[in-house]
Amino acid sequence: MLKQQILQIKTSAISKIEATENDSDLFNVEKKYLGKKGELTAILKQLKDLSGEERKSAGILANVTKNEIIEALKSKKAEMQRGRFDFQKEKIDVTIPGKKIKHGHLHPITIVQKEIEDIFTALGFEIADGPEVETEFYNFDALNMPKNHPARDAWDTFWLKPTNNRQQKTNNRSGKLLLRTHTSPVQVRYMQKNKPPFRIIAPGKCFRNEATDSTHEHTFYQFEALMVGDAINVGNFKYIGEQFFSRFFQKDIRIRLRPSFFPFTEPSFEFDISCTVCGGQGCRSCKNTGWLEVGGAGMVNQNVFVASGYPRNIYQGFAWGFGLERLAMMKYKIDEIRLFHGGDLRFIRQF
Ligand code: FA5
Repeated sequence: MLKQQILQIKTSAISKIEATENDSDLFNVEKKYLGKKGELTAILKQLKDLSGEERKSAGILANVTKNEIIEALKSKKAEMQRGRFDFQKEKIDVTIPGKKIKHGHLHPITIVQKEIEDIFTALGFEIADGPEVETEFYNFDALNMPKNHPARDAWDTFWLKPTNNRQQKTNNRSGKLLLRTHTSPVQVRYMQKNKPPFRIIAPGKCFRNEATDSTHEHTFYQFEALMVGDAINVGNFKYIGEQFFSRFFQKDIRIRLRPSFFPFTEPSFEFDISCTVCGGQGCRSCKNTGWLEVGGAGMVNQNVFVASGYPRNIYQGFAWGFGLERLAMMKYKIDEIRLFHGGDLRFIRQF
């Protein structure tokens, strides 16, 4: 009877071991038959209650069965181990293309800013910087636009309210705080700290409280250029302008100056370049004029030198302020300025 049971345990244990496919199933089979409360363990415990001859033969059978089950477990484990390192099954195709990692890249405005900086540093210019939150003094007064000067209206301004004591003190000392409407305040800040001769550019963000359209943004970039010395003249200015634009567009660019008005320059100019599309013949991009308008410029007004702490009529210099987006638009043939800061990745990913 007991022998019958042992034989049944053997058959069922061996077939279960063969059918297992993973470590945890194998562990469960081992536990079921050989564990503390396992089926074969229970039989081995019963042997002591049997009489002499029966105990002997059942004992031999039970122990042989136990060893057979242990052997079957061992060889199954070995088989599974081998399977794990089966190089055929584990074959890796190293020629399959990897997952593409998406790299970030520079924003088109940053690309253009860097290009401009490279060209000007090669021409011996330094790069200067100034704050985006400015005072009325630097944005207007020092640039020859005292309070109530009508020219201030040309720069639709975001005025700021002081929110702490420090800002209130600045406010009392240097006029109201504002978001700078152009990069020209950097001229004064730089001149207060440096003596001529020097040449700088100052790229940076500007803000204007105006309605947006395809060529106007409330937040945009300008880059200021300022070259000051004993005898800087309009000829130097034209030369540097031509050099810059020809290098920037990688073609010969001619320059045209038209009379204009800025309180901080005298004389003042509108600065045009020959059309980058038609080369000056006339096309849709230049509205058939052959010229593209890029910004304002002029010879630094002596009042600006005086406001910066220089003596009157000793130095001469030229200055300009060009829109960076406008240059990027010409370079990449973009007809909508709001794309730059609109956050549309389909646009940004093209650069
Ligand atoms: C000025 O801001 C003067 N500070 C430039 C200057 C500097 C003149 C030094 C003389 C000497 P204006 O407002 O014209 O000038 O702006 C200059 C350029 O900034 C424009 O030609 C245009 O390219 C760009 N710009 C102005 N307003 C906007 C705007 N809302 N959106 C995008 N670009 C603008």
